[in-house]
Amino acid sequence: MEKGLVIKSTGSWYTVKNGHDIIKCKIKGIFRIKDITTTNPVTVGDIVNYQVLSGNDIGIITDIQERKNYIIRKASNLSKEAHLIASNVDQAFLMFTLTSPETLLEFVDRFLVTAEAYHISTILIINKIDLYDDITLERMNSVKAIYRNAGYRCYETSVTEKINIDIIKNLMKDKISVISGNSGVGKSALINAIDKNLNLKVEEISSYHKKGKHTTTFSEMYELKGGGYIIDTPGIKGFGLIDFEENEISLFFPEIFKLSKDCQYYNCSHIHEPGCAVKKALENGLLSASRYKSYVNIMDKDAGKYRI
Ligand SMILES: Nc1nc2c(ncn2[C@@H]2O[C@H](COP(=O)(O)OP(=O)(O)OP(=O)(O)O)[C@@H](O)[C@H]2O)c(=O)[nH]1
Ligand SMILES: [Mg+2]
Ligand SMILES: [Zn+2]
Repeated sequence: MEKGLVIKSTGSWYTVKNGHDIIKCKIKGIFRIKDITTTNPVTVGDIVNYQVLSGNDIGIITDIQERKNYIIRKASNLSKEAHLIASNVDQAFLMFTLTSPETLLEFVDRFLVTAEAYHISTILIINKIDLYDDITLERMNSVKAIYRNAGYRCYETSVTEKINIDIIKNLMKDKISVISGNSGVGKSALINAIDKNLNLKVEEISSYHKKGKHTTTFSEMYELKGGGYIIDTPGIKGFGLIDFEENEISLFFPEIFKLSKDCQYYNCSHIHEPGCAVKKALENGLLSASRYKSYVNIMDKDAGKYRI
């Protein structure tokens, strides 16, 4: 039995690194997380046991070691199957853009809820600021303020103009990070800018739809010249949450959770109760309206209207 780290996953093939050896593996058997069905049982970052059959150079993954953490999403709230984005990371970067393409803030909030639930600290990157006009720059500053007030690190960058790339490079140093976000926001371009030896495929976004083209199709972990590892992932459209309990959701909005200590009822849902400190903060402009809206939409499971 050999042990190694999954550094690439295509869905049917897994590349496992064991010291200097790189082995192509398949999986055998069924792997499940509690009662969640996943489209990909093994993900980049997993430590696995595998066997190489004699006379063969292909390995069979037989076992996954318990994950320190993982990021998981559903394609939408309606889908049954979940997808593991990565596991065993020190931190996550969520990259988004206010134009070309426009990332919806509810997408950002859904990612953050999941990352909080699994105790993965997340750094937000607002990219492509070189394209922003004055109005968009103003919006960028208010978005940055929303997330900084909620307790997150948030940086604006331009990969093409090399703005703030060194800040991100330093944050990645000596850590295992994953980067996620919509297609076309510049995830792979950022990694190329951080380590010039890596030559990841980057492609123009469609000029017609202003959407990314899903250039990165597989998740893969790269070693950074400056120290550390980064997992580049394919762009995602929606970030459906796996089934959290309703009363858990406010725990995953750090600023709402803080405010909730002053609510009249200990089990306040912050939606319709009297004496709610969260709603009071919202009315006084102390809580961001977009964060609260995301909270309400996530709580409103019955609507089933989530399509982001
Ligand atoms: N103007 C501008 N363009 C950028 C910036 N960063 C990346 N791009 C461009 O955006 C396009 C998409 O970049 P990618 O790195 O392929 O995007 P991605 O997030 O990896 O996309 P997927 O792999 O599809 O998920 C490319 O044409 C990049 O050159 C930026 O800061 N400013
Ligand atoms: Mg990419
Ligand atoms: Zn309340």
